[in-house]
Amino acid sequence: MADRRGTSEEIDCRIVYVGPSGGGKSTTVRAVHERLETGTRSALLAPARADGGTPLTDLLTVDLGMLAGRNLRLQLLTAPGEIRRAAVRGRVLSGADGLIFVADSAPDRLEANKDALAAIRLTVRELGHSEIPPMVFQYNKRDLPGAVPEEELERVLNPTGQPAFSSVAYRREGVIEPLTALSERVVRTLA
Ligand SMILES: Nc1nc2c(ncn2[C@@H]2O[C@H](COP(=O)(O)OP(=O)(O)OP(=O)(O)O)[C@@H](O)[C@H]2O)c(=O)[nH]1
Ligand SMILES: [Mg+2]
Repeated sequence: MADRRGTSEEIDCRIVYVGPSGGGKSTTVRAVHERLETGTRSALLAPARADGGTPLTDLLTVDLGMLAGRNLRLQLLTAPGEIRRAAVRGRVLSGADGLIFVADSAPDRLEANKDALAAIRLTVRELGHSEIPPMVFQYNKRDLPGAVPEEELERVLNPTGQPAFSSVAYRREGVIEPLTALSERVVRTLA
């Protein structure tokens, strides 16, 4: 729902990080914030519960500069992955222009990744959309010993071969590439 109505001078694109609880969505947004220069991004809004989980969403705005005479901004948000948090997920996902699925490479989280993907599809249907917005995959926690091989994550989570990237978000590695790939794709639809 890129906001082309706001003013004739601004376009806002909403990019939502999705994926299982504890997979590294908030860590990714924090790493993006740390990797970008001060002038190109807002302050980071990242509320956390005592256990480190995100109660509602994280929020970061990134200024991409001018496109066809208008200022282009990305709004980055995170949405919870658990089935039971459908209401919050629906609110954050409504109006998403693109999704980044942050998968947890830990072997014991493979089912949680699958459940989170199914939950997103369900939420998108409940919002009345026939298709999910453009999505790229960010296979996170590649540093873990015994990480699920990327080929298996591809086979299980991404059988249609959407763009996929590996990351170690808490070292700030691999967080810019998926965002750039998705933004370019979303922006192309606006040009
Ligand atoms: N080993 C490892 N740990 C990571 C990596 N990225 C994040 N973590 C850790 O994983 C834990 C959960 O990360 P979060 O970013 O809070 O996960 P989340 O997806 O926002 O979780 P929810 O808000 O509960 O949905 C934290 O302890 C992070 O430090 C990574 O690349 N490798
Ligand atoms: Mg979080």
